Amino acid sequence: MASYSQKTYAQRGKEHAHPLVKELFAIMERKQSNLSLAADVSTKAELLALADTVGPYICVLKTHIDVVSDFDADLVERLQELAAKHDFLIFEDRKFADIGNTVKLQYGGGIYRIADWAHITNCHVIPGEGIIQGLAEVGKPKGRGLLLLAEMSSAGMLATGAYTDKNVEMAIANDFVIGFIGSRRFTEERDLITMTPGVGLHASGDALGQQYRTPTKIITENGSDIIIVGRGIYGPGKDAAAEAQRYREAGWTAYLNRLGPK
Ligand code: 6AU
Repeated sequence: MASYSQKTYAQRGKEHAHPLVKELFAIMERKQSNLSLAADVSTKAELLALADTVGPYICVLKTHIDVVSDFDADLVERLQELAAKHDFLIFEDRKFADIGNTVKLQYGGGIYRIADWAHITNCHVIPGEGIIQGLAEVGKPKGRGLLLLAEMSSAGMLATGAYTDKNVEMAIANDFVIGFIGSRRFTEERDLITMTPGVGLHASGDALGQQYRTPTKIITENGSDIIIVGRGIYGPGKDAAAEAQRYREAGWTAYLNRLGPK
C-alpha cells in the first residue's frame, strides 16, 4: 500500500473516517494551501485584522487565545465569522497537560470555552491516556479533533524516542486523535495528520530556542502535512498578505514535489 504521504490531500479526504479531517483536506484542496498561521498577537483588534488579511491563504488559523489581553465572547464570534468568510478551521494551541478530570473543565469551561469554537486543540500525553479520554468526553460530541505533541520544535526538547513512540501508540488507539504536532509523518497505521511548527524561509531560529526548518524539508522530505508559520508572516516590517502568499506557494510546491510527476 502506498504511504499516505504519496496520496493527494483530496484522495485522503475522500477516504478519511473523521468528518473534521475530511473537511480539512477539502479546504486544503479548494484553497491549494497547507499553510496554518500561528497568530500570536496580543489584542483582539490585531488578531481579527491579521485573520482577515491572511485568511484567504490558510487552511487553519492557530490561536493562543490566552495571550489576547482584551479577550471577550465577541472575539470568538468574529473569528467564527472570519472562518466562514475565508474557509479555514480554527486550532486553539492550548497544550493541555493535566489529569483527565481537570482538562475536561479547562477545555469545556472557564472564560474561553475552547471546545465551543476551536475545531482542533492539542495536548501533551505526559499524564497518560486519561488526558485524551477527558478531552474526548467534551470534544467528541461536538465533532472536534485532538493533536498530540509527539515532538517539539525547540532546542533541547525532551519529546524523543520512547516518549514519541508512546504518542503514536495512543493516537492510533483513540479515534478523537486526528494527528500530531511534530516534524514528520509518524505512522501508516491510520491517516493521522502531522502539523509542523518551527517553519521559516529566512530565519534559522530566535533567541529563546525556536528552530526553523524549510517547507521542503518538512513537507517534501519528512512527509508532514501542514506547515505552521507565525513570525515569518507577520513579523516587524512585514507585509503579512504577501508573506502568507509566499509561504502558501512554498508549502504547496513542496507538497506537489512530494507527489512527484503524475
Ligand atoms: O513561527 P513562530 O516561531 O512565530 O511560531 C510558532 C508557533 C507558536 C508556538 O506556540 C507553536 O508554533 N509551536 C508548537 C505548537 C503549534 O504546538 C509546538 C512546538 O513544538 N513549537 C512551536 O513553535 O505559536
